Amino acid sequence: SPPFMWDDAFLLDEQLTEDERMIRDAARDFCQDKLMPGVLMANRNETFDRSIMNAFGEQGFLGATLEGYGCAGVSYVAYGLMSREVERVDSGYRSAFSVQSSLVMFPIHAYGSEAQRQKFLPKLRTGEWVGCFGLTEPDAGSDPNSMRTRAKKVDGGWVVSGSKTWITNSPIADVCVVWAKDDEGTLGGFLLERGMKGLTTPKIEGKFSLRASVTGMIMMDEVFVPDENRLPGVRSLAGPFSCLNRARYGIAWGALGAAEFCMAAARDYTMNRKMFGRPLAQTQLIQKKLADMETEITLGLQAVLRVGRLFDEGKVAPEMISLVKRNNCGKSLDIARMSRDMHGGNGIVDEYHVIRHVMNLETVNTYEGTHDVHALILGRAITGLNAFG
Ligand code: TGC
Ligand code: FAD
Repeated sequence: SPPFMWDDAFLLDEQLTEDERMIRDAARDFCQDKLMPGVLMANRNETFDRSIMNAFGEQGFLGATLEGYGCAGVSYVAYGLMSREVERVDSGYRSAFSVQSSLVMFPIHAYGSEAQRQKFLPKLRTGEWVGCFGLTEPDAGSDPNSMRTRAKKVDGGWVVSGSKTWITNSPIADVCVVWAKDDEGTLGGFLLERGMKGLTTPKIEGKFSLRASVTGMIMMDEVFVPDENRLPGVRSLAGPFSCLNRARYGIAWGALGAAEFCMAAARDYTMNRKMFGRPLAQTQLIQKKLADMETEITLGLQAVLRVGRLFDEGKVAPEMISLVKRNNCGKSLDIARMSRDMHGGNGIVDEYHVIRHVMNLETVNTYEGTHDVHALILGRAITGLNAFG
């Protein structure tokens, strides 16, 4: 009978195209060779190495699904495979990759003027410029519609005031995509550039999660933003939510990359460590845990591959993305915690990398819509009843 491969139980590899396999393999080599060696100290010291953005650019990772402006124009499945490889190393590095691609370059490409595309996309694609996405506010997290940031129309532009918080890469960003409402309550997207008067981006210190990623605020004290920096194609929350669809989809792949790392580490550790005169992996409880991990990773990968194919065919509904974002993040967090437990005391040491994934996945389960918010999005679609309002 055909062999069973624990590291590719349902033969995902066979379901990919030749191009997708090549992109996956190149991404894996890059991530393991260039990102993995530095991540332990970056996490320990809470530093983000800015040159990683240039390295992503050189690899063609940034804005990879977009057409034109030097972007690669790859499939959403290929984008998912890249996310999985980056997050196998660290969720914070995947954050940097997905914010730049899905939350900064995508809205400029989809909703920007030709002049905005020409100005921003080539530099964002190479990593010469870093972008960030400002939706969340101190009093508007799960409910971004309650945002307070305001854009007031003046001669030749807009005066933007307010504050955004929990913004990935804001302290190092050259351009901030900021979502604000005008006096009539209509939502707009604004491209704020570093150096604009009244704009500051303080760093948030003391995170115990995503330590290898830099997170901050965007403080806007009457920042004048010229008309040419307003995204002409956005009039409602559907604009930022379309960006989130893409980032959430990438996260659903990425979280499984972290889970795969944790499962492989648990398998390796328990095969080699003996207690009570036998390898830990030869005990029923450990094998049950490995079987649970194997099952959830395998099912999660099949689900996100299916959603990716639907994305590429233009048939994806946002609720499909909520389903895989919620499931894959929650399951990956469970798997990482289980792996930590199976490592015993060593599991809390960063040299085994598992505790870092546990801590990171706490954020991944929360940002881009919390686990429970995605349950309510699904609940609304299942029942037709809105639990938010
Ligand atoms: P609701 O009435 O549902 O919708 C308002 C408008 O938006 C449209 N819409 C969508 N469009 C495209 N895709 C989606 N997924 C969409 N969801 C809604 C909708 O059709 C409507 O359009 P229009 O034109 O008729 O106005 O809005 P609501 O206020 O009731 O929203 C409820 C809820 C909970 C679904 C929503 O607010 C939500 O998703 N909350 C979670 C917030 C969130 O995800 N924040 C993420 C911030 S960014 C981030 O975390 C980046 S971390 C990145 C990293 O480091 O990797
Ligand atoms: P809250 O909305 O206050 O939620 C708190 C709790 O209440 C959660 O458990 C939630 O599930 C629950 N809850 C909320 N509403 C309901 C309800 N109706 N019913 C039941 N339970 C409910 N945002 C950006 O805009 N850009 C970024 O780049 C970005 N990067 C981030 C990076 C990090 C490291 C982190 C931690 C966050 C980032 N975020 C970013 C913000 C993130 O999207 C928000 O943290 C997230 O949307 C949740 O909002 P909140 O933290 O205000 O929690």
